[in-house]
Amino acid sequence: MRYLCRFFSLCCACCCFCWQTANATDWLEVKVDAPQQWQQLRSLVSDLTAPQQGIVNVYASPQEHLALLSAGFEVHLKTPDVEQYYAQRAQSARRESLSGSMGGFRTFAEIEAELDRLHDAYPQLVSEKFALGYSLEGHPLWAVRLSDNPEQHEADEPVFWLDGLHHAREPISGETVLRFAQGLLSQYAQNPDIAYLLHTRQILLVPCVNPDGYLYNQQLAPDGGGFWRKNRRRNEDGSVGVDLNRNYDWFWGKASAGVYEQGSSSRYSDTDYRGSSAFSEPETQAIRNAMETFSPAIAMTLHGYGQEWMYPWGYTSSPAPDVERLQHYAQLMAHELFRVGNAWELYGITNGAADDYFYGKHQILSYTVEIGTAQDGFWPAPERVLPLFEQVRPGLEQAVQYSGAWADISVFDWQEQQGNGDQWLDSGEQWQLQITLENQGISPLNTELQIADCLPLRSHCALHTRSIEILPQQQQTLEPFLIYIETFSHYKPQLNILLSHANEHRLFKPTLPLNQEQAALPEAPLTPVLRISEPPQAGKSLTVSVHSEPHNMIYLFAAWNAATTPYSLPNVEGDVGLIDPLLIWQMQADATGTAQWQVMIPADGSWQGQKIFLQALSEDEVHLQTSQMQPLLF
Ligand code: 0X9
Ligand code: ZN
Ligand code: CA
Repeated sequence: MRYLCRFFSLCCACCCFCWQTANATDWLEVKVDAPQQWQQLRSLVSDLTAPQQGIVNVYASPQEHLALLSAGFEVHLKTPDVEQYYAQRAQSARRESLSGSMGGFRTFAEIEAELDRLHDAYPQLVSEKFALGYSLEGHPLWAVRLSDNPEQHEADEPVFWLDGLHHAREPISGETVLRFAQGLLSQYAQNPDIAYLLHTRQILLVPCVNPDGYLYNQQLAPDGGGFWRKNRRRNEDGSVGVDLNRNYDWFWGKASAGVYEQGSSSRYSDTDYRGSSAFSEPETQAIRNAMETFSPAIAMTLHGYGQEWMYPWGYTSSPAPDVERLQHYAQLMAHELFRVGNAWELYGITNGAADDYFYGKHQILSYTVEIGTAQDGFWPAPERVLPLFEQVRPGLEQAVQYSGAWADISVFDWQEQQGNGDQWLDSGEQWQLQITLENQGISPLNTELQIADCLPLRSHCALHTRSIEILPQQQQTLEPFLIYIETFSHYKPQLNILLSHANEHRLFKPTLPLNQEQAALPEAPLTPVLRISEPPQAGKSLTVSVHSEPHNMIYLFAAWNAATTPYSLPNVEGDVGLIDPLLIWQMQADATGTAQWQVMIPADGSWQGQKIFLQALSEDEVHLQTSQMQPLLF
């Protein structure tokens, strides 16, 4: 066998196709002590990592393995025939852990099918798949947009970018992109924070940057384990492939001062061959064009493996201009599950990588995440896919949050003003609530904060509204709010704090200082939820729906925003006249708990520039519940 391989590899370079399918790749750890030794190693093998603590990972053909031994390198065989090992590991997986047919991962066709399925299932939230460009062999670099109005690029909504499969043998990266989409979409209806993100951001997902390489792996190893990394460019010497993650135009091919070529290779057959020039490849060109068109705020590019959350630079060990900000967000997102640092310090010098280009050329906060441990390797066992995804999911969701302004209430500080002096809220007391808001996002926060209501209603507090502006990564402590505690009833009191911007809202429910007895009270029945179908427009009607308990009596109030505090609900009749012709807004919820009104907005424009708050009350035999207030901006 070995003899045969030698024969083929000597005969001509274009035979490499034949022997690669017929041959095994051994995973080796090779010891290197000096740069010169590394340089020699590099000349003997084509697929190797930068040295870390004197150890280099090498993926070697049998003849390369032999060459290392004859050259006297200290070689430790980690996994013989690693492709076969991966494929076999996948075979023994339980069926339910498989999301695709290629060793548990989706083939390119299955990726396409999944993008179509997502669009069919959630056409309001996922665009049809569209091509950012085409690979050398003419395969589309598919993208989808997750957002409201998903078919349109909306310039006022910040863009978050997520891509996978720059490297064809790292299928966990593409799978993570798809699972992230599925997760957001399936949570949209129940999770108001996810809904808020999809309404206020645009999420661009690119599951496969390198379709040719990925399809080639399917051809090499239909059951998974394929080891091809680069694209399928036929190089001048007959060897194949350019490393797409060395082909970007940011210090492309720049070897930092040193004794050996660093960061990428000029040798065609190497797995980190950088190409004939920056952006020589249609795949990287497509990504470049997408960056120019969509200007993401944050970009994340997924790889496997290594459990690293890296940020620029890779090409130099000098710190990036705002390395602190890059690091700050990386640490928040990585949740101590990943090593966090500059790409050069975690991985070694690399040049022409996507993240350096995104950040260097376009000032995008960019991260490269290596998913999985060495044990997982390039083709993690199918049972590992979900846990690996769950490690990155929270950080990806945070990245979407940070792509624009993102408010968090970091402190609720309660001070008794008048009362019995214990530390608990009691009927008849008066308290001060001081709130500290933080903007964790990358753009300025502009929001209206409203203490919407305080339940149960008979202990309702005065309603307050404030306009707030906070710069990125800044905090602001607001002037205290006065809260009057009226009579406690048999429901546990709760306070709703609503942050609103344009027609989007986020709700915070702080824990209240309640004694044991109060805290043990039952939760109030479902708070009515009030929804407005669309922003008001002259001469058009909109739908206001209230969801509550079945058959409750629902009252809908319209109230002026007096912009002064304290502020209380006015009498119904006097104020609702403005949205004539609906004067009496009272209706019984149906068996599903829903009540709906059509509200006609007068065409005369008399309400222009006004703001009205809508609030619903829901009444059963025992109690009244109030919804949050919803501002209607004209
Ligand atoms: O070599 C790469 O492109 C990445 N590692 S991988 O094993 N997935 O191939 C690491 C890139 C590190 N450099 C930058 N992030 N700039
Ligand atoms: Zn990679
Ligand atoms: Ca008290």
